[in-house]
Amino acid sequence: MTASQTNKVENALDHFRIETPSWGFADTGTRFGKFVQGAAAIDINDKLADAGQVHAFTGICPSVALHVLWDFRPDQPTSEIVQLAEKYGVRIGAINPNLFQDQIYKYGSLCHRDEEVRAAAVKHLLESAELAKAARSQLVSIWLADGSNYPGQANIRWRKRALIETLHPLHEALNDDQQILLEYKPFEPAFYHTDLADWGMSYVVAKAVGPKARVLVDTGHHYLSQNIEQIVAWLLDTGMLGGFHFNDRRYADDDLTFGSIDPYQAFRIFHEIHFFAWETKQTPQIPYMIDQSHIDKPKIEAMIQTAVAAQELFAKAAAVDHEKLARHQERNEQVDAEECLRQAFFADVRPVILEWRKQHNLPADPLTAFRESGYEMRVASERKNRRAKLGIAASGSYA
Ligand code: RM4
Ligand code: MN
Ligand code: MN
Repeated sequence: MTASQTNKVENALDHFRIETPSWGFADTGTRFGKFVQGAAAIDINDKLADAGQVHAFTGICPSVALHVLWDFRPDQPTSEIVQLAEKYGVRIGAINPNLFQDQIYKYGSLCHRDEEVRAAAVKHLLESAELAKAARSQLVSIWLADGSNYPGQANIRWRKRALIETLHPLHEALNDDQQILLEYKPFEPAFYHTDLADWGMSYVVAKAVGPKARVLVDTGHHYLSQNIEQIVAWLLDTGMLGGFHFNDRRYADDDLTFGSIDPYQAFRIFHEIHFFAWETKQTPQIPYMIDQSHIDKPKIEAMIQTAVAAQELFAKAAAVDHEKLARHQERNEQVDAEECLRQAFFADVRPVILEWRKQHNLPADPLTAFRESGYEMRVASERKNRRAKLGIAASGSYA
């Protein structure tokens, strides 16, 4: 790598932070069942402690996204959760309302035909806004499971209008420095239509709701072979990119480790961001978040692996020679333009990352250092006992 590339990579490393999801530390499964792991987090204290480990060893995961129904309890003040996070060296990140678990949401939440259900969903969003304020979080991140399973079942246009209307109270309740992130997903749990199926729908709704709403790109929420980096480029150019949920996928919303299947796609997404920053001379403040729940990999190791992979791909993408690329693009020199990307993708940025870790008193190899710490074995034995006392057993059946 040239001196200028090294410089760009160092600068990228100084700016790159990525949020971990609380649910990624707990036992999760597929709809066919759940496999319990000894060391998996049982409660919010465990989740924050584990997230603290990921940050301690990587130095790049200072915040943790929380899911309202899974992490907050009515008998636990939010201030206590804020303090717990502080104790473990992290802070609270995005607050994720839950509009999909309650029985009343069988036919939707914000888009439900029944006014009472819509009102309950709005109330939950307003409570989520309060939690976000109490937790000093700037993000209320919404994934809407609303949709329908059969043709003709739903009035799609009516539901679109209901959605915009029901998001307004939340928008008004937020402070100016807070944001609504609108995630889209073309399938699951609904399999005929989902009310926010793609980035265009999230964009239209966000625009109609107001300036505090933006689009969230979950890399697992697209049809196969969709050009995600193009979506990112458009959202950057329109000022509507609100954040990311990173994960990788092979077939559906697989929630596999980021970069494990297609690292070049992750690189291309990061490239669009660096290219935008270079062209506009401003580094966009984008909340990068991990949205993965590993079914069988050890949770903390998988999260460290993810954060490190994301950091490396972000650094590689920073090494693209933008001046050169812009020149080749103008002259339609496609081979040379593509080579700019390939050169950076195959460049070894690891020595620069190692140096950066050394400067920040971080272990050279976060994964090995975490393993050597013995944390996982320690918590596994304590959590196994606690699980037994609480009567938590391997669970789940399809029917
Ligand atoms: C969804 C979506 C959301 C996440 C839930 C659990 O597929 O990715 O972001 O909160 O899963
Ligand atoms: Mn997501
Ligand atoms: Mn998902």
